[in-house]
Amino acid sequence: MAEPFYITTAISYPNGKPHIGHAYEAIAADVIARHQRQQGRDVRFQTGTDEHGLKMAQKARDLGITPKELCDEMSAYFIDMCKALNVSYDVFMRTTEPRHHAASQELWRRMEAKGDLYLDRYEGWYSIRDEAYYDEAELTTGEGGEKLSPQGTPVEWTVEESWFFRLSKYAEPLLALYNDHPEFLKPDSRRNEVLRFVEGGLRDLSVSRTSFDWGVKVPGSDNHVMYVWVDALTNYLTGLGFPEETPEMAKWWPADIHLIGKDIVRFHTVYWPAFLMSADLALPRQVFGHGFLLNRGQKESKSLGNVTDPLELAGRFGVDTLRYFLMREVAFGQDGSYSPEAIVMRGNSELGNAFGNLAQRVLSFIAKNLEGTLPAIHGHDQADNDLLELVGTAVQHDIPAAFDAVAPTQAIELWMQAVFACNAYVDTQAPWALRKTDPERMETVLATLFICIAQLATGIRAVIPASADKLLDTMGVPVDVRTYAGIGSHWYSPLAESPFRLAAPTPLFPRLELPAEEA
Ligand code: ME8
Repeated sequence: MAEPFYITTAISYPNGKPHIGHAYEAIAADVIARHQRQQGRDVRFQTGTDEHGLKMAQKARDLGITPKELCDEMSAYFIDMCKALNVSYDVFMRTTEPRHHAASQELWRRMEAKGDLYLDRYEGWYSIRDEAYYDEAELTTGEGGEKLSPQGTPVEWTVEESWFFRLSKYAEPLLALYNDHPEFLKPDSRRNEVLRFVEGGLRDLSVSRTSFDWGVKVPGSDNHVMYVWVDALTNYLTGLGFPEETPEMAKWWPADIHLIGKDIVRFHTVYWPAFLMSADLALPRQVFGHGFLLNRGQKESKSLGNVTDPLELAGRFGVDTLRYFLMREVAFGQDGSYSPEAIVMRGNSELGNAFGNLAQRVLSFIAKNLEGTLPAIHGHDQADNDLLELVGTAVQHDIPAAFDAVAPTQAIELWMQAVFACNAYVDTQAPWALRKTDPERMETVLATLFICIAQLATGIRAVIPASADKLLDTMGVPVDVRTYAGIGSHWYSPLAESPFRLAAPTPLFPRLELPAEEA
């Protein structure tokens, strides 16, 4: 039976429409999910929206609607974004669902039964934008002398009765977790920040609020709602049917990867494992904190007027080009910038010229000169074998290994090198010139390229699924062998004896242009 693989994204706050950061994370998780499926794993991919908390309540109040109306309206945009970007999630969790309230309350009861919850009074700083509590020592001062969170967001002094979670009790077990399981927190560059925070000693965490009621009710304490992060993190369990002992819980928990952004690493690598330890539940195998995307080096904000709609970018440049660009341009795990120029540049040079033209030239040549019959191999020479070896190793070994390590940028780099090797082979073998002088050799060269192109399409399919599938359709490779293992099947080298007839291909990646004012 296929080994299960459970991957999640963060659940987004639907207090506005999805932005490029949301698209980035959803696409990255989708690439990993698709790769694992292509590797034969049984994948469950969950995403969703985080609908409670003060931030949502305030936004709804500003708009003069109820929080529920805001959530219903806005979560639809997140679902639409996933569909538009070809994000193949299995479960979309909304935290306002009744089953999620039940799951959060059960987690609470288990933590309470452990003796880890107690009632006290919270006095301290809170950032509504981050939905986070901060110690005085963590704050910075803004230009106007105001206090700011480490993320640069406003904080306010908060005093209220609150339930507390005995986080202090978990400092040692957490340090042991980071030490014994270095793979728990990736990339390694995020370790220090978390270690410093935990080694500094942990204070107990305020886990309920009384000053507003938009949240999950605390069991037995009706005037309290849970701190939004307690309920938000529980979403990863709710989707599996927790607290019921469902087959899904048995099969998929613990999660293989929680893919999240760097700003919420603390919640996922300190609070979440502590809650789970308290409730005697298994810990996720890995939390991967990706970097932030900046618009020409700047954070997007409404006041700067530089907020980009990811769907507008996809409409302009193509879904696959946007997916490719986002995974390719910024080494995954680090921060990076994007701009329309950079998308056009990558799209044209790598997808259009390097890969698209390779496929287009070779396949049209076969369609035209061999009337669609696939070329025969009349004995391989060294150059053919070298290329087949290089592409085969990349696609069947190195590229999947990079995706396994959540290194999509490296996977694409390896893929690009294999594409370049094919282009160099075309240049040296010059099949078009062989048509008159040595038609048999021409066929062998075309056959070699046909095999390589089919393999390359399969190797990059997780990143650009629609384009890769269109190409593989053209080449007569059936859907069920579009896997790394399937590359060994005869479909990738059906060649002369195949009854398949290649039709003239259409270009995969139309040339991108920038409007004059942006060029
Ligand atoms: O944090 N670049 O929701 P959110 C890359 N509800 N990633 C970015 C980004 C950017 N510019 N901006 C945001 C929340 N993100 C909580 C999560 S999980 C139980 C609860 C990422 O809508 C961010 O790091 O503010 C997070 O992983 C995701 O987008 C959702 O952010």
